[in-house]
Amino acid sequence: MNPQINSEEQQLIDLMDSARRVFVFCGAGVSAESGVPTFRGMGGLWEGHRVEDVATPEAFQRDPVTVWRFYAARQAGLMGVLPNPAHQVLAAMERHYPAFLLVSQNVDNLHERAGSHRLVKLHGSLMETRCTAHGTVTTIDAPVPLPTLERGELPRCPEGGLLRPNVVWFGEWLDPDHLARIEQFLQAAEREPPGSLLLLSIGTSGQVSGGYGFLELVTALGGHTVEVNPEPTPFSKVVDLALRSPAGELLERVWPQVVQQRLQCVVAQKEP
Ligand code: BJW
Repeated sequence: MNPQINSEEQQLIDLMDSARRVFVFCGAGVSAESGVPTFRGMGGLWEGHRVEDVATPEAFQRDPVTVWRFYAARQAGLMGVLPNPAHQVLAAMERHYPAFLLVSQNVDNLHERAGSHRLVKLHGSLMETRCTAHGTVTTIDAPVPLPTLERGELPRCPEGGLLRPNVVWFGEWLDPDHLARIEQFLQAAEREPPGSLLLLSIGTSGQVSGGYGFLELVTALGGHTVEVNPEPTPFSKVVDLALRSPAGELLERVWPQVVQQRLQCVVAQKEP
């Protein structure tokens, strides 16, 4: 065993090595090592507002300028950050496992920039707007300018419809197409050998909608469950394995071991 790898990490490597269907559910902690603030930890406030106070349809109706300032500041913040090793390993995992799905609650674009494609952005995207009048979704490549917001001018579509960030706010429903894709991916495990399915919950507090029940579903399907988070969460007591480490640091260390272990197994199978 590699002396830099402890026994819990080795358990993770073994689970990742034997998994054939991998479902990753992640949250703000994955982008923390890139310098993107999380929602509920230290510094998880925005100008004294709780996220619950600015990320609602009611807040947007009441005070769209304040809500847009919150999002425009985060859009601007994205311009100065880069994907970290956690995003990079998740993109590498997608190339390694034929059955892989990354479900991220993060609205930043760091997964895409790291090369992830089999990606469901459950809570939408910071770099998209949606017209409140026509429903049109548009990708933007620059932040909404703060000075125009400070003058009280809101972003509008060419026909004058008010634009909103294309994200899922509290009290709103998730995209049914996203839920269908997730369900289809997980239900396929029923036709596969028991224990092929692995769920990795990475960098989420699990406080929003109880993690949407994905962990319970994977357990019911006979899959293994692992959490990666420096802090305990409601998931910690129910997962098979909980690793208390920053995601980038841990994944960067264990992923090469998974690949190596897999390679050794293939070579051993080929030897006469
Ligand atoms: C590290 C780390 C490192 C640090 N490495 N880790 C059913 C049950 C219960 C409640 C509800 C329910 N149905 C509806 C509700 C109400 C509501 C809700 O959950 N409220 C509670 C919070 C009170 N939910 C909703 O309204 C949702 N809608 C819904 O559920 O519809 C019904 C439905 C159910 C099932 C299927 C379909 C529909 C919508 C919620 C939308 C949330 N939106 C936000 C804002 C998005 C836009 C934006 O970004 O501004 O999404 S809120 C915010 O929280 C954001 C995040 O994506 C989300 C999750 O937070 P996350 O990612 O877990 O971040 P943190 O900060 O909480 O945690 C970070 C973690 O990282 C910590 O644990 C750290 O320790 C860790 N960490 N450094 C690894 N280096």
